[in-house]
Amino acid sequence: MEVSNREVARKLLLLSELQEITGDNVFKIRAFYRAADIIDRLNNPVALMSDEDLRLVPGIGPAIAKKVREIGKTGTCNELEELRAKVPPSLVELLNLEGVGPKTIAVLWKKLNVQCIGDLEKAAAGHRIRSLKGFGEKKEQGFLRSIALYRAAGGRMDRVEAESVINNLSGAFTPGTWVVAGSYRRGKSSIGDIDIVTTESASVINPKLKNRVDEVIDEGERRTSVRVRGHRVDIRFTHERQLGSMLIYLTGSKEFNIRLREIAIESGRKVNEYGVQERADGKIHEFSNEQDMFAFLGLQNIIPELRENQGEIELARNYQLPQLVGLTDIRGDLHVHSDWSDGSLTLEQLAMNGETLGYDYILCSDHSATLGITHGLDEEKLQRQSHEIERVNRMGGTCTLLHGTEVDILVNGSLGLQDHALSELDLVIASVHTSLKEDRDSMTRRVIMAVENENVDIIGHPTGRLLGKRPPFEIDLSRIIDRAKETGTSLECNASPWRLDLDDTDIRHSKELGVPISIGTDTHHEDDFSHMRYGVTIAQRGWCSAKDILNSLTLQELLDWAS
Ligand code: DGT
Ligand code: CA
Ligand code: CA
Ligand code: ZN
Repeated sequence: MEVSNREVARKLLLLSELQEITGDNVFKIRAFYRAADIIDRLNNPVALMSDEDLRLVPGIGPAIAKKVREIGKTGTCNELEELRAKVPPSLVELLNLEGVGPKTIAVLWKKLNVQCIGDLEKAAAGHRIRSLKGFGEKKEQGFLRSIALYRAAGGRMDRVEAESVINNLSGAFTPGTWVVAGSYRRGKSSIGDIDIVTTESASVINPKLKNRVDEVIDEGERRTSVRVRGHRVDIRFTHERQLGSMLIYLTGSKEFNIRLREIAIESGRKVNEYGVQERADGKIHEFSNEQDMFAFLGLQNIIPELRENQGEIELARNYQLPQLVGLTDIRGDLHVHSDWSDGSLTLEQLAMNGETLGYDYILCSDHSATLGITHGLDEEKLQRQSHEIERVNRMGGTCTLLHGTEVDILVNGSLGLQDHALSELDLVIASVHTSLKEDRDSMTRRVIMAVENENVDIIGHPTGRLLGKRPPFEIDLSRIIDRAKETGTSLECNASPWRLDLDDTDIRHSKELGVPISIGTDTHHEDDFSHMRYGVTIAQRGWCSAKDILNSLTLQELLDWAS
């Protein structure tokens, strides 16, 4: 398989971080850091480029080109592996802490011999950080907060990380003989461990796992547990004729399983991972697929995304489950950045991508120019962009570019662009990007002011969370949702797998009050368009049907809604 640009970029970034931790030449470090950023934004796969073509890319000199080709071919490079051998992995883990970069780590390592998160915690709690040059009491407090937050996330994975773990193992299984179950299959935004069910036998699979995992935790005939990229994976072996019951059991959730068991007991039966047993005569019914087992228990088929015991089982008993939104209902992407702000695609490329995806429209929503945000558009630039968008639309593609913006909600609740500029646009997203640490009441009032602005159509990533990195801001979402209902404002389901904001339960709450949900990928690079599927999954978990989703409207319906 070809190594993607994102992967090459990640490796280069890690390389530059390790160089910085070990105290390499600053110019070299910066060159690698920049190259990583450039490659991440390139559309042509560097793994397939010739040496000459590579060097034609601005920012990539001969030394970096050599590394890129090495990574493109082998997935890694010598220097990276050498540095990895030098720097303890537990030290690299510190990079996951908010506010801790390679430079900080270098100092902590050298001066205080900090080698892991625990060391840093002890040093901060023992007030040993403040004595370092350039560090102070505030930094010390900041480290302790970041550590607490990281621990609270409990080492849970986002869906992209979960997919990397799964990909590392997929080669061990014959295609079509295994399913990832657990919270991953239910579509949750964060995942504790990976649960795999396979119909291949332990004697076939166990030996094939050895060179694909960091560690075998426990190996057996019925189940095996391993560690991959630091995360636990449980593998359960099953007979094909019992696959249905095993899948239902291991997909859960726990609360769902408990409720299912109660229902079975009402009709004198017992369920477990091997099937359904009649209490009267002990007879065991086996099911090779889930649907048959649901039907046997008198239930409509329940998709994994709904299995949380939040009322779905009761509806399934009456065959009244809602028809949920699917990827094919989505007619456009309502949050996309171009190279006019901090994205990497031109306006033409946005339209072309939309066409490839079969979309009717894409909302080009570049950042507004506000202090503290680089590359934003002011009024004048916005107007020029509008002409460019018209020009692209006149070229006659099948995907219309809508002109919008992602305007900043400033600290006093006013917006980063004037009303008369906003009123010219097709659709306006308003988001908070700065001063995130306000108290709950101020933040809530600030966002409500944006909701009340008649030019604002959508509130972007309403809680501002970054999964595992930054908690939601202090905000009273139910007040936002109530006000959005009154003003007819949409709330975003930001489909970026590192945000997924709003999350499932808030989406359900909004939808039940009749607030339209807008799914946007927040695309900055071409690969990001594919994140729509994460957003749709979360919307399904929020019980949304197509009619609840703003971007299942036709272009005309959408424009009518916005006007
Ligand atoms: P996670 O890994 O924390 O993201 O969440 P899950 O849902 O994947 O939970 P996990 O890995 O502990 O267990 C996998 C499945 O096994 C879960 O989806 C349902 C089932 N399960 C776990 N614990 C129980 C339990 O105590 N009772 C029953 N009936 N099923 C359970
Ligand atoms: Ca799990
Ligand atoms: Ca598990
Ligand atoms: Zn944003």
